[in-house]
Amino acid sequence: MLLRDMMRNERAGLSTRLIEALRSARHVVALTGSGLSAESGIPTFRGVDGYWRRYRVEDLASPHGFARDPRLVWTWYNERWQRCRTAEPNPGHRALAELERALPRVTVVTQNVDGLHLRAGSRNVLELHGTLRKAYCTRCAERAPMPDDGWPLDAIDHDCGGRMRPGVVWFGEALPHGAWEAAQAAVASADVLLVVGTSALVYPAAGLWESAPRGCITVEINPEETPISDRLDERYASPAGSLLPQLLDAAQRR
Ligand code: BV8
Repeated sequence: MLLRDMMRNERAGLSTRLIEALRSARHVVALTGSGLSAESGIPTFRGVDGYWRRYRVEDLASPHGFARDPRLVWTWYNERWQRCRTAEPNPGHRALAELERALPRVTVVTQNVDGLHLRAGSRNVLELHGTLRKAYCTRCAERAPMPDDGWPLDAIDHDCGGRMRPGVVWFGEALPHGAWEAAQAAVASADVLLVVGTSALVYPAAGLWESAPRGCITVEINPEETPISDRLDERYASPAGSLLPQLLDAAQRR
């Protein structure tokens, strides 16, 4: 690598180890959380304007919260759906989609339900916590696409006697079958693991990094520290929307 390039990358603060790992990587995995969509205008869960600061988790993102007050839960998810549907992927999403085209194999494992990775052009995406694009019946499991205006509050009851609910994974619910196993397998075969925009507080996703094999470089991209910051190899206290394009640039300069 020319000194000029090295200076350029050092200026960006990317380690030579990470740059070389990206350029020779056979498989890069990105584990993403709501922080990646923050720069698309979607509130995070635990940030200053985070959702959980205004609502109790148990009342909104749990089966018993839904059973107790389905209209409240649908009102919350309909509001989030409007934000997700009208948001645009940001440079962080687009850099990961571009990285998938630039490298042999890239897997995005996301906790986000906003669909922005897919809209940015990523194809190999595992939605660990489901998606807001769909609803399904609690009794007969009939699925339906989410209407642009959200789920009508007068259409929650399904004719089978069940209720239509958002297609997301709530606290206390198992992750979609296959998605969790695929995520573990992906991380177990990664040469580079990027943990981007997640507080690493929600399990089992928060423990995925432990499946990284020996020799895989593990990297956190988050302005704030998290409980796993000092367990990973490198940490960049930068917004994803500026750091991920730098990673893409470094990976493409083979
Ligand atoms: C389950 C979907 C079992 C809907 C969500 C140990 C092992 C297993 C389970 C548990 C366990 N201990 C406890 C549990 C139970 C529970 C859990 O983890 N509780 C926590 C609170 C302790 N886990 C579960 O219930 C899971 N299910 O275990 O089932 C089972 C097994 C078999 C059979 C039956 C049952 C299900 C968890 C899924 C819950 N659903 N959401 C929806 O979206 O509404 S979780 C919710 O929090 C979000 O979806 C999100 O995915 C998740 C994590 O939040 P983050 O994405 O990290 O967002 P957060 O705001 O916290 O952080 C944002 C970060 O971004 C911050 O660090 C910030 O600094 C950073 N940031 C901000 N701006 C930027 C940025 N970073 C970069 N760039 C920026 N610009």
